[in-house]
Amino acid sequence: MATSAPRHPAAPRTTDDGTGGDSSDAEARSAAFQAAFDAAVAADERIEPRDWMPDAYRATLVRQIAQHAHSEIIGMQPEANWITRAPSLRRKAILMAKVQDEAGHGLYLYSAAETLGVGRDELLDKLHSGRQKYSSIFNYPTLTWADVGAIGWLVDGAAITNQVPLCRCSYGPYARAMVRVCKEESFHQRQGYELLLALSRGTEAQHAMAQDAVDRWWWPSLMMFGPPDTESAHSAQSMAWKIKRHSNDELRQRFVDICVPQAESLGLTLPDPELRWNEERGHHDFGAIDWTEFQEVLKGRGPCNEQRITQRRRAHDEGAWVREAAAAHAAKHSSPAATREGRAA
Ligand code: FAQ
Repeated sequence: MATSAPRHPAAPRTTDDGTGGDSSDAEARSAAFQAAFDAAVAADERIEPRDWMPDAYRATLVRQIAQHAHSEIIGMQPEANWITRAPSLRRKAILMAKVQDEAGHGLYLYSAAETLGVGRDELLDKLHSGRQKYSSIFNYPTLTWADVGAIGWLVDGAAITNQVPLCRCSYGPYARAMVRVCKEESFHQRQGYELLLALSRGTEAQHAMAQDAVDRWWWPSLMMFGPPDTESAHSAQSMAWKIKRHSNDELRQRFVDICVPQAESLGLTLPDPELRWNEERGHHDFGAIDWTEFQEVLKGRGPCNEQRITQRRRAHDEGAWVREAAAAHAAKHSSPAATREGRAA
C-alpha cells in the first residue's frame, strides 16, 4: 500500500462533543482519509482492518460477510441429512469431510467479520432472530441421495463462480479467506459431479434419480446469484468499492455457460426448454427465473426455512457447554500461574 495520504491514524475527531479541535481541521482530515481510501481502492490495493474506511463500506462488508458465514453453517444441514445414509463408507467419508469443510468456511468468515469490529455472538444472535439472512438455496430439502451430488455440482459450482472474483475483493481479510474457501469448494464441486456421473451411468432408476435432483436444484441455484441487476440494491456501490467485481447477472450468465456442456457430459438435461446458444451474444439464453419464489424464500416462506433455523438454534443451545469449556480452558491457560508454569516447563 503506497498512498501519500494517511490511512492509519486515529479517526478524525469532531468538535461537537467538546473534545476540542477545529471543525475545519476535522473536515480536512476526514477528506484526506476518504481520498486515501478512494485512491487505495482505485489502485486495487487491499483495505486492511486498521485502515480508515467509510462507515457504509464497513457496514456493507459486515452484512455480506455475515450472510456468507451464516450460509456456510446453515448449508451444512441439507447435506448432513445424508451422512448416515450414504451408500458406502467411501461416500460417507467424503461427505463428512465436505460438511466439516463448510463449518471451517464459516469459521474463517466469522473471523473475517470480527476484524470489522463485530462480535461473533452478535452475528449469531442476528441469524437466530432472523435479522440477518443466509443464502436462499439452503431452504430447499434434500429428498434423495442424488441431491448430495446436485448440491456439489450446482450449489458449490455457483458458489465458486461467485467467490473466485471475491478473492480480489478490496477488503484484505475477506479476500484472503476466499482463496482457501475456493480451493475447497472446487473439490466439493468435483465430488458432486463425480457422484452424479456415477448415478447417471448407473441403472435406469439411478439415472432418473440424478435427473430429478438436477430438475429440482437448477432454478434455485440460479437464484443464488441474487436478484437481477435492475433490482439489486447493493451491486452498484459494492462494485464501485470493489467488494463485488461482477454484477449478479454477469455471474449468473457465466454459471449457465459453464453448466451447459457439463450437463451434456453428465448425460443429464437442464430443466429449461428455452436454454440455447446465442451466437450473437456468445452466451446461452435461458428462461425466466421465478423471482416470486425467490422473494418468498427470502421472507422465510421457503420449504425448509423454519426447519433450518430451528435446527440451528438447537445446535447452538446444545453447543453451549463446548463454548463454556473452551472459554474456561483458554482462561486457565492465560492465567498468570499458567504462564509461569509454561515458562518453567
Ligand atoms: N439468498 O443487492 P443485492 C455456499 C439479498 S455459500 C438470500 O444483489 P448483494 C457454500 C441480499 O442480501 C452461499 N438473500 O445484494 C456452500 C440483499 O438483502 P439485504 C452464499 C439474498 O449483497 C455450498 C437483497 O437480497 N454465498 O453456497 C440472495 O449485493 C454448499 C438484495 O440483493 C455468499 O454469500 C440469496 N441468494 O449481492 C455451503 C457469497 N441474493 O442484505 C454449503 C457472498 C441476494 O439488503 C454447501 N455474497 N440476497 O437485506 C455475495 O456475493 C452477495 O451478497 C450476493 C448478493 C451476490 C449473494
